[in-house]
Amino acid sequence: MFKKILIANRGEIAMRVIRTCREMGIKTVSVYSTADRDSLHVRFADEAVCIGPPSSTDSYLKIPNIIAAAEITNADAIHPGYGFLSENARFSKICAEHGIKFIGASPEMIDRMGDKATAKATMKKAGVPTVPGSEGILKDFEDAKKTAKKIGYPVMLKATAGGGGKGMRAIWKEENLQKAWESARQESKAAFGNDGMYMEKLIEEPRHIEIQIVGDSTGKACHLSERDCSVQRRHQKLTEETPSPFMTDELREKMGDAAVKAAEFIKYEGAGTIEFLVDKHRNFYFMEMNTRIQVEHPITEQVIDYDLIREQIKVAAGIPISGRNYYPKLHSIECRINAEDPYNDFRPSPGKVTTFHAPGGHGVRLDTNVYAGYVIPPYYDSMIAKLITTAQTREEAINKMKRALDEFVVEGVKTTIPFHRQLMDHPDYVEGNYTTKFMEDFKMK
Ligand code: MV4
Repeated sequence: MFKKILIANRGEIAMRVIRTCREMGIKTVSVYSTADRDSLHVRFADEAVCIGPPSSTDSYLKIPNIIAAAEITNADAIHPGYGFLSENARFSKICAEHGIKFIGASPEMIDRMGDKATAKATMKKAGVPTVPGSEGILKDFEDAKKTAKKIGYPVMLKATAGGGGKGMRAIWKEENLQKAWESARQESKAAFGNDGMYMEKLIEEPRHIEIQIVGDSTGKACHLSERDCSVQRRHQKLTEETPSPFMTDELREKMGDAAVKAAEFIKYEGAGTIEFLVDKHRNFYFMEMNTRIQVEHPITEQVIDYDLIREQIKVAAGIPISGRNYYPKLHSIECRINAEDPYNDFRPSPGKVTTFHAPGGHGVRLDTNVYAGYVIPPYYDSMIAKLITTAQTREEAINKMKRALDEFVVEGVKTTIPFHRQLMDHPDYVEGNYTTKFMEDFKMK
């Protein structure tokens, strides 16, 4: 087992990893930028190393500085959290070259699942349902036109180096294809240095339902059931829940089996998530695979009473998983609390937190790095806390979320607490009757 883990991240996820390491008797090293000098993850770690100025490029993304911090503190493993370098193949490779265990996927796996057309072709070979569409990357515009005619409009054009909606275009009529083709490729080239595009049948009003999986070094994998992440704004998840209100026992079995089949086919090691699009007839299709721990992992932990970070560390240390699948025994909802103003287009609202009163009580979990007096820096993403409520039923979990949101007092900055409070009263949400289109019609009162 590792003696010392360096957490190459910040904020609530760095706190999350430190907590589990401490419970496992593993020493921790935090890294921080000069903007994060007063952050909790610096204070809670056994050691802390300043790795650069505020900008992520010169700190949390600066591989030589992070490796140097691991070397001088003699860390034997690095946990990358999510975002930053968590799905950076070069970082995974450099860790391996320095004899430091990267608690995440291998460089080959990151590259394979990071290239969306390759990931899809791999899943198809594994027998996982995929959206009908092009066989890999489109050769040129003529190929795109021919493929669209074959699939039948509407179609979805996607960037193979993309993900999270970047370089993606929905096309409803052939006359709009050329413009979409050119703008999507330009956007992808600019964002990823790769303009490879593939095409799929457009799935209308899909739900985004993902399956948590864990694979070990013996090639065994298991699933930990689903998370419904359909409530998103501009591809940013706002709230997630498990079980999905749209799920049936039969659909869960089929999606869980498909996810385990995929994980075992690619010999996946570690915690991963397979994202599916689910249409109104409950057909499900592979969308993307994430080779990192996700922001929303706590709802899964809550309903199956499981520590996913602990599992990641054990698998990275070569300890085999039990191999059984896990099914929700409770209902859990996560609300992502961002320092943003929901009354002004959710624009960021950094600054000093003057009052911070955390909700609590039975079934309430708050994963946060914020405290009264903390200055939320403008350099990083705006999420400041994840409020998670868990209860026997969905109705009780919603009720508990309302009560917890009413208790949650943050002053000095604007937050999305009022948005989540209104969401919990929204008839379609309360009915569980929502798809990825839900936020298009949502208006703050
Ligand atoms: C789709 C789709 C409809 N049909 N693919 C969005 C980002 C990336 N995860 C893939 N996404 C989509 N792919 C086909 N063939 C609709 C979306 C989509 C979406 C998916 C999940 C969650 C939110 C979304 C918001 C807009 C579009």
